[in-house]
Amino acid sequence: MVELDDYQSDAENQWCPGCPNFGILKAMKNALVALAKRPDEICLVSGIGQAAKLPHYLRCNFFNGLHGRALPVATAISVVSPQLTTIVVTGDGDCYGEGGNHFLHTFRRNPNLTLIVHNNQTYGLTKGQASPTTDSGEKTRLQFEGVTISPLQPLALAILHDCPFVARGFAGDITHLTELFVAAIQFRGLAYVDVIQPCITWGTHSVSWYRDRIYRLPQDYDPHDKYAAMKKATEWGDRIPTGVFYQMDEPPQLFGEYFRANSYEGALTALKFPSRGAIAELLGQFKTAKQRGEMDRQGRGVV
Ligand SMILES: Cc1ncc(C[n+]2csc(CCOP(=O)(O)OP(=O)(O)O)c2C)c(N)n1
Ligand code: SF4
Repeated sequence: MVELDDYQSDAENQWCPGCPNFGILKAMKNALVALAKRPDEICLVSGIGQAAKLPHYLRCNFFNGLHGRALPVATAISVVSPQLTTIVVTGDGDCYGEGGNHFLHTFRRNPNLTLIVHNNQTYGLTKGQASPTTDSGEKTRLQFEGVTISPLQPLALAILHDCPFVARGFAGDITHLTELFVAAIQFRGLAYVDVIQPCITWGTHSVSWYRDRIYRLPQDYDPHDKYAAMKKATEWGDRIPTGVFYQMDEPPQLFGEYFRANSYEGALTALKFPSRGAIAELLGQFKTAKQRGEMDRQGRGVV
């Protein structure tokens, strides 16, 4: 039996006291326990930012890498280690800004992973600059006359490109968020959940601003109508919907299945490491080639 304590990490938490990121962490733990997933069955992947620190606070496999680059790393993990449940944890700056290229192209591959974006409409870690989702006109410490460009519509983009599961949750509604995480993690294919996560230190909207506007999609909402889902996903302002916006009945083939069947044999982790001698020989060849290159550049001729 899996319990919440199994995920207890010893890492000191660096988030501001009261940050809604704690709600997302709680919902994540709840979902993993509800699904009876053991920590060794999970691999969390993140980039850089406050959101990207979440994997430090759960005791399980994780890879915390470069800013914006969580998705390609997670895609590779899902291909070579399909036995793992791979979950990307990222922020709106990390995923929609620096990693925007990967965000778009990952939809075209449909890897079997869950993508959770803490969307606080700001760069929290670097102290409150505008992010791709900051509303037009909002003033920040850097954009002190107000943001002049229009915000990205990440959910509509995902639906347009047939991401097979697209949802939005709210960090202040842990019960609903847990349900969304359970559905996303269970989903076979790319499951994307944008989570509204007010930044209480640098954000331009208060928690109550969001609470007053957020509502759950009604029971009779149909998530299979692609263009109606895109329209719903752009609703923002006086009312902000949460729930599963889009779910494909027949998602495209998983990238990992295609990749393993056509161009790759077995998991990387199952490959034999080369011997120390073979590595030393390879390094020797590299050093010689490098020396030759330097000599070329200095005009002294090739040895
Ligand atoms: C290549 C690179 N560019 C810029 C930065 C600086 N940087 C670190 S985190 C961050 C933004 C993080 O914003 P977000 O993903 O929204 O996360 P939050 O901190 O708000 O949770 C930036 C610009 C960096 N670390 N690396
Ligand atoms: S800066 Fe904002 S997002 Fe980061 S921990 Fe503090 S409240 Fe949370």
